[in-house]
Amino acid sequence: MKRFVYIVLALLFIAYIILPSPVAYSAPVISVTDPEGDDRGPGYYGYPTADVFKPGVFDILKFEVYDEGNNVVFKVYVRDLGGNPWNGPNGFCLQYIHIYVRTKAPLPARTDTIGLNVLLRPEYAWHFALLLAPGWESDPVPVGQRAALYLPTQVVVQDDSFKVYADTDNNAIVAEVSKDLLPDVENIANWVIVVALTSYDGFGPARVRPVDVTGGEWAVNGTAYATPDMVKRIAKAIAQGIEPRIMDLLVYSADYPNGITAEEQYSWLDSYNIDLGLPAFIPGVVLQPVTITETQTLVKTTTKVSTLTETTTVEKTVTTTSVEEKTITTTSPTTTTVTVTDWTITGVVGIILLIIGFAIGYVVKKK
Ligand SMILES: [Ca+2]
Repeated sequence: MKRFVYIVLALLFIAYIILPSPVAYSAPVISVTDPEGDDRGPGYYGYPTADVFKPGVFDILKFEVYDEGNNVVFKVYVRDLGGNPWNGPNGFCLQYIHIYVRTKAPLPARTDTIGLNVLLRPEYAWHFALLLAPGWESDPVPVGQRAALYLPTQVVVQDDSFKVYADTDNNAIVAEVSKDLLPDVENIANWVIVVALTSYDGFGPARVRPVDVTGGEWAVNGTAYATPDMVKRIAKAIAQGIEPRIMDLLVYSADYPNGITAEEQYSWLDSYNIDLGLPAFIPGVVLQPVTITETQTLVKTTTKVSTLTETTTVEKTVTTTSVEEKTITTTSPTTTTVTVTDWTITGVVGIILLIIGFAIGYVVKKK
């Protein structure tokens, strides 16, 4: 009996070691929602008209990052995956998701994007980028069509340590990345992340579906929600190649811990400058000319102050000169008068004294 108990305990112990424990799915380290219905890029883009582009296929609703043991898991939820009409190997084919991540590690960083016609602000410059593509062929996007992880010095094509797939039950596109491939994995909550969703096009430049002024079956409509006065500017941006090629945008950072609003997305993506030929920045930036105007005003004020000082100096000189003239005028008559008066009195007194002297001498002599 005792032996039987030992055997059972030993078997239980072996089972405990060998059998995989149930996956304890932890809470996401990052979870950010995105407004529904803001899948209009800079605010005025519309979907291509082909039937496959169902409403919501380019609308991000949520983004999550999980710390799962050996992997970091990224999940992008959309309103509707739209099925997989062209049988993308990764389970989806309409969407193309770019995830740009700036970590806290001291690494070389890039402010460009891979075919989206927007730039990231320096504090959002990325250390690694995940390009989640449908997954045909064998070379990484955008040269080939396989999903890719871009690092400062290398490009990793999807494989066992970097899996990309669709979670059709939850309308999500998922990337599972081995921690061995990523920098700064102990600091996930402090990462700065930009998620962009665009329309995948195996024949488009950099595998991104082009934006057209009037749209069409296979092009994003650049003016679907634009007023007539906006069309000329949008057409010029497309001609210059600075139109943002993004349908929906999500940002996670210390400044935007809960994501961004539709209005922020629209104004940022609309911040391209056709006069300077500059693409939009993410996040949007305050234009420099405002600062230059303020500086010019300050310089003018300084000039005015120096003019006032000069005027004051001139007035002082005039005052001093007039005082000196008065002094001279007053002094000379006084001196003359005093001298004349002195001599006259002295002469009269002398004459009187002489007369008195003669009178006394005459009286004395008589006696
Ligand atoms: Ca959205």
